[in-house]
Amino acid sequence: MNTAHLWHNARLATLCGEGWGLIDDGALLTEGERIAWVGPLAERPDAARSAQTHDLGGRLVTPGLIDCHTHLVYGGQRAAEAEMRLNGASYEAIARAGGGIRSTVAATRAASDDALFASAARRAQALMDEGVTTLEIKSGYGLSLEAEARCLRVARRIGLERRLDVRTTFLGAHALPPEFEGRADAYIDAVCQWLPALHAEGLVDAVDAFCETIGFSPAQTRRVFEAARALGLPVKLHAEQLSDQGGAALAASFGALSCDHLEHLSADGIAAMKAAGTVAVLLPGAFYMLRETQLPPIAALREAGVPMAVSTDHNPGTAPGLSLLLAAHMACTFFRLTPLEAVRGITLNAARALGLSDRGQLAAGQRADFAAWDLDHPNELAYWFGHNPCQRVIAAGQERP
Ligand code: DI6
Ligand code: FE
Repeated sequence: MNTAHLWHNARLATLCGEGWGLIDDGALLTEGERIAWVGPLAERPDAARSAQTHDLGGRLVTPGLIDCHTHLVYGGQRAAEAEMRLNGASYEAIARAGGGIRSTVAATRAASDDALFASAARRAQALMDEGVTTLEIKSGYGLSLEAEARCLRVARRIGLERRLDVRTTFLGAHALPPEFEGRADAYIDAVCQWLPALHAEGLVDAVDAFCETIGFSPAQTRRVFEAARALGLPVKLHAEQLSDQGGAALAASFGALSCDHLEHLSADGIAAMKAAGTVAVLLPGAFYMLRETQLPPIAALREAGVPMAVSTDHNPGTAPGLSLLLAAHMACTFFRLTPLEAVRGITLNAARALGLSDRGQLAAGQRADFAAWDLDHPNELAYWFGHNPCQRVIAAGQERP
């Protein structure tokens, strides 16, 4: 039998409705992994009487944070490449010279499973310490069936061994591995053939691709999406990061959960995303690290009513950050999101970008994932930076040690 727990003495930011959904002197009743009731303490239901009580110390409480786009599992790091860029080399030039993603592929293939797990788990812990309770992790640094499977297994293992819900995304179409040099179409054939095996092993929640001049063409991306659709797997896309490839409209035509990056997104792409209910995932950390100047079309996305999420895009090349709060802050500073949009972007809309409707708000029936903060108002989540105000995290109904 699940014991009920009453979490009281909190200022709740439920994110229900249009605004913050603030409830002063609020409480949450949880049963097992779910929220059974949320409201002012004075209105608690009878079931709360026999519940085990937990005093949240008057703190602000929000839904657990959701990082919906990370490349967390990889070997090595690329500080030397960042140094090259600071000395004038472009990201494209480094990628063409066999550096970039490929150097991480070599380091990932050379690393043991335990080394991959240890480094990724350390990074996951940094995100968790800041209130993250759901984390998406992509493959994409193995680029062979065996190495992609290893990375996805490591991602799954993080979810099994930590109090964290991990969603895995297969990103075989991230870069061309050296053994397929000059044979991108043959590599896409291979990626499409690997997918059923990875799916059969339960390693794939969604399928992603890097549609870009230095990645894969729209026609190649379409083939990957068709392979996903044949298995009933949802798709997402790294779209219009460095140029407008029409990737967002392509992804939307497959009912994509999300299109991510989007600095070069066109009006047609926005309309297609709106029609398909596709979430726009904004990645200001990569924008910052690459010192981009082309802003994603935020006002047009807002005007069209396309839901916007915000994520770290954690990866060793273009976004080595491990703070989702900093990403939210940057989404406001660089992209002019409002604090409410940014906070919805790391909770509710991040859940939607993963196809999840059972989290991202504090409401009855949602997963009991929430964080208590040393803050007065939720707008502070997108205000402070370089500081972690997270005090306590309850994930799937249990407090993290
Ligand atoms: N877009 C990115 O920003 C990352 N991957 C992608 O498709 C970069 C990954 C890397 O440089 O290692
Ligand atoms: Fe990415």
